[in-house]
Amino acid sequence: PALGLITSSLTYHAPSQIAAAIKSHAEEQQLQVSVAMPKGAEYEALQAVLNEFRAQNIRGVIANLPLESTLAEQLARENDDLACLFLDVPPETDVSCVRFDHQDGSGACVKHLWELGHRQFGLLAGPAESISARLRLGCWRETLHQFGVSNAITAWGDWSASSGWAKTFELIHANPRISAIIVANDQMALGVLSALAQLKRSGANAVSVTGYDDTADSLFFQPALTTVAQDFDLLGKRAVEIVTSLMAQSSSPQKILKLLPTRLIIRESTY
Ligand code: IPT
Repeated sequence: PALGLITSSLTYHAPSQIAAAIKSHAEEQQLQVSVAMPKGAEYEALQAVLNEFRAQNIRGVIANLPLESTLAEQLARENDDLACLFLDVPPETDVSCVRFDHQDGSGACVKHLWELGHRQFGLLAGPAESISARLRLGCWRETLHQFGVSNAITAWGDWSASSGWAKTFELIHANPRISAIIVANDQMALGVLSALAQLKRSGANAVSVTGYDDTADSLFFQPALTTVAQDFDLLGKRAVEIVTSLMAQSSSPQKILKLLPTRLIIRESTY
């Protein structure tokens, strides 16, 4: 027996760690994992992947790529012979889903920086087509609003370190008084730290930076990165558990919804 995994590009740290976790937890259950990494997330391309999985006799599919509600619901409905589990869909989506709670981690970043005395913020979001990028940004803005901050400046990156590097110059140019940059993932935060070093923003001019993911390398960034930990191994474990239990349900399967916690890890990049 085998599982299918449809994933975002494995060049990014988070999806590759999630895929590794799914693979190792599936192997514990003697399940092989067939991986598909479609270029786009259009209906036709995804349906072709599902047909390919079906031809390989796969009956359980985990989808870790950003999908809008209507598309995820359509795919699940039209492929109800497959147990489909989604990891990156909007909260209101009517499908089986296991995902991280974006609210606690994103809110905790803002609160932590506010308590340190920061009042001028730059926000570096992930790509607009990413569900999790929009959820994190929405939550930062909401929490800032609760603190009465209305002048935060937003830039959008593409999850890569190079976009983090480039967008830092835009943010600092738009408001040189920014004292904290809240970043939607660790890879972009790496680029932000590099740009700030290049801009010689240290000492009294230093800018605090928070990341998101807590990938294994973040502890070794210079300075060690304050970030929101998402436990990718736990996500992989739960995803395999849930998809196999969906596969075991015979008629009219119940939708399963599981929310995993995130937590702020405070290191040296915030002061
Ligand atoms: C999300 C990561 O937080 C982000 O860094 C990026 O890698 C993205 O995936 C790629 O799609 S985690 C995902 C389960 C929402």
